[in-house]
Amino acid sequence: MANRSNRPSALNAPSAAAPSPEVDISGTGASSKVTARLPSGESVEVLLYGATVISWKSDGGKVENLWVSDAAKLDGTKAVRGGIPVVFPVFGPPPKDHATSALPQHGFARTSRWEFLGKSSSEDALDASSVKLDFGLYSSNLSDEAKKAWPYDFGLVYSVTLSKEGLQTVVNVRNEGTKVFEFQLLLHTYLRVKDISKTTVTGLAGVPYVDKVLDATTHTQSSPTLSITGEVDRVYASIPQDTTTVLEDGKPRFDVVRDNVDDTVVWNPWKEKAAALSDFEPKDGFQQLLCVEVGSVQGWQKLEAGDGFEGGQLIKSLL
Ligand code: TA6
Repeated sequence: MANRSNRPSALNAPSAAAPSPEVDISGTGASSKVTARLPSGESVEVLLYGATVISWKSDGGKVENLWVSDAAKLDGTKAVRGGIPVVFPVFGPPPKDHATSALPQHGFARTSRWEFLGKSSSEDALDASSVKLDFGLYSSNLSDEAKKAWPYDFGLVYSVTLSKEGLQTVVNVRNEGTKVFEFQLLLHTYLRVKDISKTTVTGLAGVPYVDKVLDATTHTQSSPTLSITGEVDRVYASIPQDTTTVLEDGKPRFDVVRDNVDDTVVWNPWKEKAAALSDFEPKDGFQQLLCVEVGSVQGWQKLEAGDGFEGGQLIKSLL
């Protein structure tokens, strides 16, 4: 038996590497989704259909920050009612005299099957890990109908980055063709709130907005705080400061930080519009949601052949 004294001393066991984020793919077909979870418990779920974020849990995974209708279709038959639908290449009903005129409201990105391109995770000096999920949508992925309706070669890469600080979602748009095209882009975020009657929004003071509840007339946000006491559907344009804050009972709950996009839509359907939406359940769910949607929707971004554009948001949970 080997003389124990001659045995090599135990090597210093390497310190256990910090646990890394977990990423897995579940479901099949249009219901496929990618779930990422940090060692500290935060998580994000992204449906390949529309690359729609359908869940973002912060604070160790204890707090769900997004609202998704109980009647939301998660099987690829309809845009998801909730979470963060991606709106491209047009916001709202397309203009009649425009290249997007044959597209459905809010374009085709939220109703197309995206590819999962992969993940990358990182640890910063504090070992606070983050994980980035990339999704791709290319003109070749589109239905024949969508290709015919908008015959431009493009590539979208959508990056969803989960960290303890928040959720960052950024779209990179590339013109892969030979023809210039123009587009609008918006992230249609349904934030979950406890009680809309105790929810306010700041960061929009003095900003002009188009009020779609008042026949798309233009107004200016006079008060520093926006309260929601009925249907709200406002497109705030060219906002000077990059952060819109949602407060509950006067305490900051979310910071929505725009990244290279100038506009923010604030929407709550309220009772009547919620009742009219077949996939909106429960019908009083409008009391637990506020859409704060960053984008570039006033006018059009023009993209020359071979050029690219990148824009998106960082949402911080401030609990
Ligand atoms: O972002 C606000 C808005 O444009 C509203 O006018 C309302 O139409 C909402 O989007 C939802 O649109 P959707 O096509 O998802 O029913």
